[in-house]
Amino acid sequence: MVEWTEQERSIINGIFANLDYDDVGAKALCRCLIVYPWTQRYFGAFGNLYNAEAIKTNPNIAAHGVKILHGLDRAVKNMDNIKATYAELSVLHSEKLHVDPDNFKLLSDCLTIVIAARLGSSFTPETQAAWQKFLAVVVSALGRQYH
Ligand code: ZNH
Repeated sequence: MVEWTEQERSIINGIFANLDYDDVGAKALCRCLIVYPWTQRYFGAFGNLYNAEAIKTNPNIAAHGVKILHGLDRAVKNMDNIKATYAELSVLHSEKLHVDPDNFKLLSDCLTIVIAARLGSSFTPETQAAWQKFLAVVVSALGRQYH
């Protein structure tokens, strides 16, 4: 089981308490689709992804980025049980959506960059350490149902 210090818990809770979901969610998913264009393949039904501008202004992508970010709320509320919390989403992504689990890591990295840019100097090394640990646990839980 993953252990969390009080400092880590308070950092994670602090980030989510002040999070602009609409902005960060949309920006993180857009960035992932632009930086790693092969991740676009899962969003064929979302409309025009023809170039970076189209991705950034696509309302379906923005909305889905926000949905994914809200998906992380579950982990924040269940920090001591993240694996079980994502059992169902892991099955969905592997068996139904066939999302390559490497992509979870790519999206996490984009999310970290967007959060770091927003937090500026308050994204200290301690904050980064707690944040990356949190995302690593989420990514591992989401990848759990893959064989
Ligand atoms: Zn995902 C969906 C979460 C990642 C792709 N997602 C989804 C959902 C959620 C999520 C919550 C919804 C579900 C239902 O409806 O039930 N994701 C998530 C998270 C993460 C993710 C948390 C991490 C962090 N995804 C991802 C990635 C990708 C994806 C990376 C790719 C690339 N998802 C997806 C899809 C879908 C989803 C495609 C479906 C959509 C529709 O609507 O169709």
